[in-house]
Amino acid sequence: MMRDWTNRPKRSGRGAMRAVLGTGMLAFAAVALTAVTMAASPDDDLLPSEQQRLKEAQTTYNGGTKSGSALNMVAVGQASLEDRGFNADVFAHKGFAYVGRWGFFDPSHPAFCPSDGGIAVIDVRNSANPAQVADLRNEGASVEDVAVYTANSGPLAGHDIAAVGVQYCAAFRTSPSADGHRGLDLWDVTNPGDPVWLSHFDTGCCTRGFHELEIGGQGTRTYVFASLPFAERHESDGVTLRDRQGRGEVWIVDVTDPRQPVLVSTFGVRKDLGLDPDRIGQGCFPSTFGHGVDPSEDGKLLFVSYFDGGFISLDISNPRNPRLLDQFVYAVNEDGDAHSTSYDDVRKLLFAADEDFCKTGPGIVPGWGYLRIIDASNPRNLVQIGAFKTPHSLGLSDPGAGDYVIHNPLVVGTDVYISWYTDGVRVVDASNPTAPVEVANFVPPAGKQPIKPSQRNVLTNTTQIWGVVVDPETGLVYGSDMNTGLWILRRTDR
Ligand SMILES: [Ca+2]
Ligand SMILES: [Ca+2]
Ligand SMILES: [Ca+2]
Repeated sequence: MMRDWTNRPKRSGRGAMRAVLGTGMLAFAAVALTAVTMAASPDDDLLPSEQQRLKEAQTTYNGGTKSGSALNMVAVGQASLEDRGFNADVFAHKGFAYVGRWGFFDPSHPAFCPSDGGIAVIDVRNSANPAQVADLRNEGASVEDVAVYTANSGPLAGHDIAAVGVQYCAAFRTSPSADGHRGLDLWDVTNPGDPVWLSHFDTGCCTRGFHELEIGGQGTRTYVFASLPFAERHESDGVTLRDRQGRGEVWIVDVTDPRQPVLVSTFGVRKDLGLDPDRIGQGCFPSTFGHGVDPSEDGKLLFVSYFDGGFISLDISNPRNPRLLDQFVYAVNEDGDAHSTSYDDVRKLLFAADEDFCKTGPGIVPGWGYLRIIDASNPRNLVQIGAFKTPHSLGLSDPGAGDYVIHNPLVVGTDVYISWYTDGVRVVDASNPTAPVEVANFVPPAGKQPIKPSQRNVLTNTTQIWGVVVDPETGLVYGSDMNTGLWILRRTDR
């Protein structure tokens, strides 16, 4: 029986270098020469996007783009989610939208970690009047990524299952209170208004837990593919690995029985390639860690976005033994920051995003991160063939406060839907992948960051679109804004 992964989110860019294993390691060595040794500090524990928000929390902004704008898209509905804020990724499944919620541990601002709720489940069957019907609760954790699928094998075949990445944030990641709160939660959402928690898969001490995830599979097996950032970093003693069991930062978990998830394998650049992620980094936010994971529909390829480690293709035809195929590495003068990809299984193209938060500054590439288009027809030879940048992302004119950075791409047919933080939702026609053209966009008006208490003042009062998906049943587009919640959009050009 063929699997249908068309409803999974395919999240997710010239001139960069490519490398097979041998030359890739040489390139890493070259990069390492200019690498910054990351000092151990609370901020060192934060991902680049979190460091950016923390910096913004300490900055007073004037001006900025506050009004919305649109091209060939209209809003047909919106759900503010009671102005809870800290909204993260979005997923659509059978007439319901699922919106994650993020946060992080900051000892001086405990409320940066939401203590009052998790994944919002929203009935969007009446798109003009979306209504939240449930909450996949998880207090004291960042639950930013969620994927929902219908199990077609295993003991719960036919049930709708939500997989939620769980990162502990109520205390520092090494705290005993984090035990049992790092990894993956699985929920039965067959009745979305009455979700049933099924199981927790724990990644153990001492990372924060799964950051990004996707669902995929082979044959009758269903897998969660997830990232465990910084697992292969050393603690401040320079000896102890953050994942005490020495496992990698890319995890494959068998969830065929969602009540009993089982670890299949992990992959990491230290464990499997002999590289030292403590010392590899370049440009903006010098840092190397496993971040985005993106399986092919046949479950035989896995594309991993590894920040300054570039975009990595893995052969997972034997999921117990992931094997490196290629590593798309950055030129030494680029900012890096490989964040996420969306793989076009038909044309074998990889739409790839650099989450480069540095618009300007010494020693960095001018401009914010953008979309790269990579030919992956030979996964052993990833070659960039195109790129797309929004005008704001060029950083040539100052549009005011905000982050004009690409976040997550999603390819649907030959169109690429992209969440672009302050530049909203962008839609790019990539029918000619060497010359992508923007055909639609929607930038919701900036929402005053609504977080209470006031100490949770970590977001700017700008548009901050985290995620975007396309509902395969209706063609409607769902965008999640960190401040203003869920936006339901319709294209008017088709
Ligand atoms: Ca996602
Ligand atoms: Ca970087
Ligand atoms: Ca830059």
